[in-house]
Amino acid sequence: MTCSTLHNPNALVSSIVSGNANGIFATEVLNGVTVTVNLVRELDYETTQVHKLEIRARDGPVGELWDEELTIVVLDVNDNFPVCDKTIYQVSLGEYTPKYTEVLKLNCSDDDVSSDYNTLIYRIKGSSQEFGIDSTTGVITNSKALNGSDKPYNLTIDVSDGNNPTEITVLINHDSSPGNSTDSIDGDNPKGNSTGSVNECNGGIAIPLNEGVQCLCPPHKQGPNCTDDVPDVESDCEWPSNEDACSTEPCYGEGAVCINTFGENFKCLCPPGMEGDRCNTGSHCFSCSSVRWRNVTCSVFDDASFLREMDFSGPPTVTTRMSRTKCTNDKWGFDDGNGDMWVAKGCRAKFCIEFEKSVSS
Ligand SMILES: [Ca+2]
Ligand SMILES: [Ca+2]
Repeated sequence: MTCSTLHNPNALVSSIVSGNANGIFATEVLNGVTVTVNLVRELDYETTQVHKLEIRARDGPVGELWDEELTIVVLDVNDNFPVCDKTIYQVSLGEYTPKYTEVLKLNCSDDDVSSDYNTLIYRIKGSSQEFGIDSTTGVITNSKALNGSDKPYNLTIDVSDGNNPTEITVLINHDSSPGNSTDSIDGDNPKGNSTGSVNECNGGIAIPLNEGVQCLCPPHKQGPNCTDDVPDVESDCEWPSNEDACSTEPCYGEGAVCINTFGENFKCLCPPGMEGDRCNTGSHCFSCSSVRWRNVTCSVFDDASFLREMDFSGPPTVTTRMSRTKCTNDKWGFDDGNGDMWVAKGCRAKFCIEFEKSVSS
């Protein structure tokens, strides 16, 4: 706005009388005659969509007043990424699962307000002959009947708001142990320990590997499926039990799978990002995002309770920024004692933290 100053060109003063509650705007007088309204903090459509400012200019401290109303309409941008309540889901199915059973419903959301930017599309990356996902509801169902001899499945789901894809992992195991039911179908199986199937390895242990299995054969058998006899070994020899090693839940981390092996030993199959004999070292990634322009505190232990038992190698690092606001080091902090992390308003990000635990396997 331009105001003519008849008395003293340098004495024009300006202010925002109302509508600037969050201090987003500031006025400035240029050349003594022009008042500009400047943006001094970030606009956020998710907080306020229209700003009505009342701007006042005065010709010196006691001079003539000019009042002007300025309406600023904020346009939405797709600045929020889809966020799901977990990055790895673990589901255990019963021994027999009929066709079209709801295996899991993903719980994801997007903080953008406009439906153009918060409508989520779900799809399974690659292809799966066994499972399908409803692209709008995120419900995963099996497209054919499954039974306990089937291999474990590892699905990568792409959740997108049309512009910002987020990947999550769904691990689906069969729990064929007698007496076990399908009550873990809600995906809340934090330790994820299960017993390897013995059927497809002719009495050996089937270890899931690259979407297939690798067989650990009993002493008198050999070959990919333990179907060939080992020469000069008695076929009725006994070998140690493989019943109990996993009952102590020796494998760390959500999504880790424990396989009982012969001689009361076990083998841990680690989820992505974890390794070691007991999945006891690796990196855990989690989201912590300010909400509606407010500071937020997140607990990494709520996200992954097994980390309470771990030692951290250092502070977390930002791996994926989910907002236009940069999550610089002054916008977040982490307490490795209580696992609490805070993020300042505007910072929405995925963080990863390295951990390690010395264990005897
Ligand atoms: Ca979005
Ligand atoms: Ca937005």
